[in-house]
Amino acid sequence: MVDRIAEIWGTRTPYARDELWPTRVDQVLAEGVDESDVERWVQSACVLCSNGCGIDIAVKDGTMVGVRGRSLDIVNHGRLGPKGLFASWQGVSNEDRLTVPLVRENGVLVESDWETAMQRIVTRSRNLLDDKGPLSHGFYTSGQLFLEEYYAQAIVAKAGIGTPHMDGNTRLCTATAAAAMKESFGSDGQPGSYVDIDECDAMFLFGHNMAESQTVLWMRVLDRIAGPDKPRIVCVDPRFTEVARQAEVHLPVRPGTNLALMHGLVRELFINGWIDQEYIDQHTMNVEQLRATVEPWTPEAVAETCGVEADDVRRAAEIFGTSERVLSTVLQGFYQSSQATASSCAVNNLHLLRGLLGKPGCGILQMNGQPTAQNNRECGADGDLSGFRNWENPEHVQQLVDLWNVDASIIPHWAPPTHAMQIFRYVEQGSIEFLWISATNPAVSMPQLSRIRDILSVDSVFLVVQDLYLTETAQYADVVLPAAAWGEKTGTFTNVNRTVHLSEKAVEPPGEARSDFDTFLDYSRRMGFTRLDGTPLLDWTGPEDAFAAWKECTRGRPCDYTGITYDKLRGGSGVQWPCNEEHPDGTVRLYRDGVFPTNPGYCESYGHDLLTGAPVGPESYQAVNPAGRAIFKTAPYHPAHETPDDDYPFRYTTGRTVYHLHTRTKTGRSPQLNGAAPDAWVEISARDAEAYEVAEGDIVRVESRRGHLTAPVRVSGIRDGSIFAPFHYGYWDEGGVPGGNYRAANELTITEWDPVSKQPILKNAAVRITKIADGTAASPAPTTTASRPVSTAGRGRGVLPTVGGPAAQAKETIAPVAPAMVVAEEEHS
Ligand SMILES: Nc1nc2c(c(=O)[nH]1)N[C@H]1C(S)=C(S)[C@@H](COP(=O)(O)OP(=O)(O)OC[C@H]3O[C@@H](n4cnc5c(=O)[nH]c(N)nc54)[C@H](O)[C@@H]3O)O[C@H]1N2
Ligand SMILES: Nc1nc2c(c(=O)[nH]1)N[C@H]1C(S)=C(S)[C@@H](COP(=O)(O)OP(=O)(O)OC[C@H]3O[C@@H](n4cnc5c(=O)[nH]c(N)nc54)[C@H](O)[C@@H]3O)O[C@H]1N2
Ligand code: SF4
Ligand SMILES: [Mo]
Repeated sequence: MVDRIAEIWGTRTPYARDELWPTRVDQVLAEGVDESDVERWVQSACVLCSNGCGIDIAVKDGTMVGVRGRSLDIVNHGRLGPKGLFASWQGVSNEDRLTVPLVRENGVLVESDWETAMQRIVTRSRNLLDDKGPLSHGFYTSGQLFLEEYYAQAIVAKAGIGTPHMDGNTRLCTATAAAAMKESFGSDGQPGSYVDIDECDAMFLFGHNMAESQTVLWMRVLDRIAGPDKPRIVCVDPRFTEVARQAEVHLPVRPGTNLALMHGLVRELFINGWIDQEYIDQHTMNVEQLRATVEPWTPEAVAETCGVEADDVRRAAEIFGTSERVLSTVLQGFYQSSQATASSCAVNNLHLLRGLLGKPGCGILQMNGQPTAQNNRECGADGDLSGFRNWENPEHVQQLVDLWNVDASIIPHWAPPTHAMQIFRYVEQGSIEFLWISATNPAVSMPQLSRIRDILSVDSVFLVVQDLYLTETAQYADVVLPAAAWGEKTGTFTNVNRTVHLSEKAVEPPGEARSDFDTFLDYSRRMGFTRLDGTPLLDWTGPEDAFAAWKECTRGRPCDYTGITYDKLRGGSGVQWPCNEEHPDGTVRLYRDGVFPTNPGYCESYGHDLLTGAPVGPESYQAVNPAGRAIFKTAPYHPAHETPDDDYPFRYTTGRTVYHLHTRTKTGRSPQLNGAAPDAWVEISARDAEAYEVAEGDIVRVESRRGHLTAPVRVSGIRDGSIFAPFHYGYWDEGGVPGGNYRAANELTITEWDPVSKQPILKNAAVRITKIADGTAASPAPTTTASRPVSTAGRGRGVLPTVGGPAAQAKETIAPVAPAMVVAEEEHS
C-alpha cells in the first residue's frame, strides 16, 4: 500500500533499454469495500488525460466503488496516476450531479423535463434555421466525449444544419499538434509511440511537464532513468519542474521565446553536420529555406533572447545531434505560447534533419492533452473534415457526400472552418444566435474571462449547455441538459499514440441524465434531418452502429479503423490505428518507410505560411508537389505581442498541477485530490520575492491589462521575471458568481491566437504584482511538484509536505510482463 498523493508516481520498477516495461497493477477501492465485495470489474480506459490508461471499474450495488489498472494494456501495463485512482470514479459519483434538464424561466434556471427542454431547443433552432440559415448556429464541443458522440455531432452540424461554426475546446488544447503534423507531414497522425520510451537514448520535452500531466507516461520514463542505461533528458520549461529535476540540460526559456531557441538548436545541427543528408534528399523538401531562416541564431543570440546559457544550448544540441535514438514530446509550453505552430514544426524539423522517425526509439509525440481530443480531430467536430479529409479538396468533400448521402452544397467547405475564438466573436456580434456547448467550461478555461462572461450573457444568443454539473458556464444557459458520464455509457476513444480503447457502461446514469450520444441523435430526429433518400440522417440505434459507420468513413485514410471492432477491443489491450487488412493488429509507429501523406490528392491540408497564417492553397501546393516527402516548415522569430514593460514588468504564464484536471469539476470532488491542492496560488522566484518584499503565503494581486486575480504566493523554482498561475480555479464553490475575489488565471490572459493553428495564447502576457496583505499561513500549493517551495522556512511559516494520509492508500502489485504481451510487443517492434 502506497500513499499515492505523496508518492505521485508510486514504486519504481527499473528496466533497461529495449526491455519490456514491467507490470505494476494499481488499485483503489472505496473505504470499507474489499476485493471480495466487488461484484463486477468493467473494462474501460481513463478519461482524465490523453495518456489513455486501460482501467477496470469496480461495481457494487449498482455504483462505482473503485478502479484498477489493466495489466494487459500496452499503454499503462497496469499503472494508474492520482487522477485515475481518485477522480475517475469519485469525480462522477456525486449527489450534486445534474439529474434533470433545466430551463430558464423569468431569468432563473428551474428543473424541467426532457420533452420541454428539447422542444425549446428545437423550436429555436428550427426558427433560426428557416429565418437566418445555418450561419446562425454554432457548436462548441469538447476533447472529452467519445468517438461515436463526435461523429454524430459532426454529421448533424455538417450535413444536417450545414454550419462551419463548429469547434472543440481542442482548439485551446491540441490544435497546434494537429497543425504541426499537417504542415510537416501532410496529415494529423502521431508518428511515434510510447514504446519509444523503452527504446530511446535521449528524450527532449518541449514545454511539456509530463511528470504532472501524463503521470503514467512519466512513470515509464522514471523506470528507464532508474535502470542501467538511462536516457539523457533535456527539458525546455521556464519552471523547475520534476522533468527539469531529472534533466541533464534544463533550458528555462523566457515564456514566449520558444522559436528562437528552436532556431538555435536546428542551426547547431547544420553547422556541426549532425544531419542525415541521404534522408533529407530522399524524404524531405525545403531544407535550404530552413537553413537560411535559422542562420542568425547563434547560441549567443539565443541566450540573449531566451534568457538561457549559450553553452546549455550547445549541450542540448549535442545530445540531439549525437544520440543514436531520440524521442521528443511537445505540449502546451509550445502549443499555447507565441508562434506555436512554427515552434512545434521546428521539433519535427530536428527529427527530419537526422532521419530520426519511424524507427525504434525515434519518436515524435506531438502530444494531446484531453483524453479524446484525437477523436474530435478525426471525426471533425472541431471543424476539420471527418477522416482527416481536406476541406479544400473537392474529391474529399464528395467522399463525405457519398458516405452520408446528402446534397454536396450542405457540407460547409466554401471557407475554412470557424475556430472557437471566432465563434465566440460571432456570438458577441450577434450573428450566431444559437450556441450549443457540450462538455467544456469556457467561463473558466477561455482567455480574458470578463469578455467571455459578457459573451455568454449576450441577449441575442440562445445558449444550450450539456454537462455533468451546474458549472460556471451552465449558469448562463437557457437550457441545461444533464449528461451521462464516463462509466455510465459505452463508446470508444483514442489516446496520444493512436491507441483505441473501448469503455463499457458500468452503471446507470443518475436520474434522467442521458448520454451525449442519445441527445445528439434525439436532436437530429426532432429536427427532421434526412438523407437524400428520405431516411433519417442518423438512424443508428446505439454507439456500435456509429462505430460501424465511422469505420467506413476512415477506410483508406491515415486513421484507418476498418480492422477494429468492439469485440477486438474487449478482453486485452487497446489497439493502435491504422488497423486494417494490411495491419490487422494495429501499427506501432508511422512513416517507417519515410513516405508521408503529402500527396496533393491525399493530404489533409495544403498548409500555411507559418509567420502570417496565409493558406498555401491547392494551386501552389500542386505546383511544388511534395509527393510523399515531408516538408521543412519554418518562420522567422517574432517577439510576443505583449511583452513586459515598465507598467507590467513580469511575464505571466499558466498551466497545471498534478492533482487537478482543468476546471476541477471531477478532481475537485475527490477528497484526496482536493485536499492536496484546495485553492489557487501564484508562483514567483526567490529573487523577485525579495525585490517585492513578499514571502511564502503573502497575498498578492496579479494584474494584466484585462483583469486581475488575488492569491497567496508560493516562492518556487520559476525563472526570474516570470509569474505562474494554475488555471484550475474558477468560482463555482462561491455560488457560481464571480465575486470580488477573482482567482481564475484566465482573468488575465489575452485574446490572441496562433496564426496557423488558431490556438489561443494562454501562456504569455505581461502582468504586474502588488502585495495586498501579509499571509497568515503557507500557500495551498503542493510541495511534491513544480510548485515545490524553494525553502520551507518562509518567514517562520512552515510549509507542510503534501500527503494524502490513510484515504490515499493504493495497492500496488508488481509483476513481470504477461507472456501474451511479450509476444505482441516483439512482433510489432
Ligand atoms: N494533472 C493534470 N494533468 C493533465 C491535465 C490537467 O489539467 N491536470 N490536463 C490534460 C490536458 S487537456 C493537457 S492539454 C495537458 C497539458 O500538459 P502540459 O502541457 O504538460 O501542462 P501545462 O502545465 O499546461 O504546461 C506545461 C509547461 O509549460 C511551461 N511553459 C509555460 N510557458 C512556456 C513557454 O513559453 N515556453 C515553454 N517552453 N514552456 C512554457 C509551464 O511552466 C508548464 O510547466 O495535460 C493533460 N493532463
Ligand atoms: N490559462 C489557461 N487556460 C487554459 C489552459 C491553460 O493551460 N492555461 N489549458 C487549456 C486546455 S489545454 C484545455 S483542454 C481547456 C480545458 O477546459 P475545459 O474543457 O473548459 O475544462 P473541463 O473542466 O475539463 O471541462 C469539461 C466539462 O465537461 C464536463 N464533462 C465531463 N464529462 C462529460 C461528458 O461525458 N458529457 C458532458 N456533456 N460533459 C462532460 C465536465 O463536468 C466539465 O464541466 O482549458 C484551456 N484553458
Ligand atoms: S495518466 Fe492520465 S489516463 Fe493515466 S490514470 Fe492518469 S489521468 Fe488517467
Ligand atoms: Mo488540453
